[in-house]
Amino acid sequence: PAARTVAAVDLGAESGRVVAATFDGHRLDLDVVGRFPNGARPVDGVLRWEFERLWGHVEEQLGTLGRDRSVASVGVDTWGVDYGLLRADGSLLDEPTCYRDPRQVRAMAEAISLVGREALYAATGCQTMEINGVFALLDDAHHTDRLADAATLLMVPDLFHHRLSGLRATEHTAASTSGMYDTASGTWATGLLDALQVPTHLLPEVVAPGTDVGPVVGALGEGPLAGTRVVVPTGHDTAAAVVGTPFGGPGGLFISSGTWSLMGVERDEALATPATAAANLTNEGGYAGTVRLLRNVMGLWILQECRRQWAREGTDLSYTDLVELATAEPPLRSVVNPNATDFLAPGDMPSRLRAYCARHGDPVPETVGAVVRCVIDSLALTYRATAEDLAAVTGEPATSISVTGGGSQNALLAQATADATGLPVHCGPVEATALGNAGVQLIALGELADLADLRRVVAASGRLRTHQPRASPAWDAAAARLRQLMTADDQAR
Ligand code: ADP
Ligand code: LRH
Repeated sequence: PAARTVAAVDLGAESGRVVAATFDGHRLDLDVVGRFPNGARPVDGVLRWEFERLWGHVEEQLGTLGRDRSVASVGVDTWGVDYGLLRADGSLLDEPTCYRDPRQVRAMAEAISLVGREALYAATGCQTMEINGVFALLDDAHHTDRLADAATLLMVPDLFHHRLSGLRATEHTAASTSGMYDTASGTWATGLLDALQVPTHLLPEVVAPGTDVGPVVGALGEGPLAGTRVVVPTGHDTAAAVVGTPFGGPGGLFISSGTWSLMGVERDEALATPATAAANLTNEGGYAGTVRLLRNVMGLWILQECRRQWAREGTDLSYTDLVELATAEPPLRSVVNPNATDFLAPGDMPSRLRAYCARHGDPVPETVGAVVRCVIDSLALTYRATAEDLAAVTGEPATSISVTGGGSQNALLAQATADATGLPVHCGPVEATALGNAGVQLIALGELADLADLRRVVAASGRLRTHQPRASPAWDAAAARLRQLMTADDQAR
């Protein structure tokens, strides 16, 4: 059979890319059409994403691809939790706000005082975290007039599907990150929103991942993408990353490692109990009825912000440089809790790390290498704590960890993860998210049979590297130290 190409648009918090994925019946090959930077900046007093700039890149690169070859379908995945608002005429009200804005911290406290933590979790199965979309919507409803002209709320990937096809619906995996959607039942948590006094008339219909929602419309549909279908994939990038993860076997954990580290296990159904709530584990919707039980770990964001700060101070360093400097440092000198609220907002991250260490009585990392080493060790220890917490609630100890995304290229972090957890760590593919996005489209087109078939093709198409654990008692002591810090930070919240 002739090879078929689908377009996967994958937008992460740090960068976006448009990828052509070609399946010849055996191999799934990716061809990056183009990459572009992403980031949020303050506009009208709130951190916002540059939606129109991103759409400009997407439109241009899809056009380039469509002029080069025939594209069967296109689908978009992006970071989770954020939404945009459409007016009745379909125009975008304003640029979507970003989950890192300090308003979210205030709004979470407001939500907890209105309904309590337990009600938030019980209605959604979703980790109570400042970044959740429900807190932005609560702030919009109670403290702005932003909702006055709004007709429809769409999660960010679906803002792109709306531009591409006219669709006014949101996709299940994206909705499940909002903090106002019950993953287990696949319905909006309208009772919770009523209790929070947040309007529900903006919430759209929800479609399943893999839904063909029509042809590409507009200039692209009349031009280079004539005949191309819009197939809504797993719109949440983490859902797509896990679809594209070739697990090491039964009992395998995933870490989708980019701006965030999303670590967890794929299950057939949600697990929302007092124990999962206490462990702050979230249930996110996946492909074909799967659920990811996971924890959001602050991830490489901390390193991204360090790198930007050092650049502002005149030192431009690549990620390869940073990892090299950290490799030369002794391990486990200072440990931080990456999930402390200190590290959520953009800013001078090296200073915040030093202040955190000083406050908790740990040695203060002074050099670039020492700071990076501290971040990498702390992430590895957080992965260990997360693996332990997952095993405690599922009753199933992990057998291996599969790391995907840009962070899977960080060999020091992968080895530290193996050493901290005592598990083999499989790294790759780097572009698991684009592969997962494309894979869901190829299943919808009938080119691949199902999730298992896709993962078999992904495993056969790429090169994976494995790091074996090395025994070292130093990690046990440091793991206990991280637990102390986690408890202290939780109490301070
Ligand atoms: P997102 O989708 O959130 O934008 P990516 O999956 O693209 O993120 O991952 C970006 C991260 O990958 C960077 O912040 C960096 O920490 C890491 N990374 C990228 N390239 C390298 C590299 N050559 N070596 C080590 N880490 C890298
Ligand atoms: C990763 C991610 C994560 C969300 C966060 C906002 O890109 O989608 O799963 O929780 O961004």
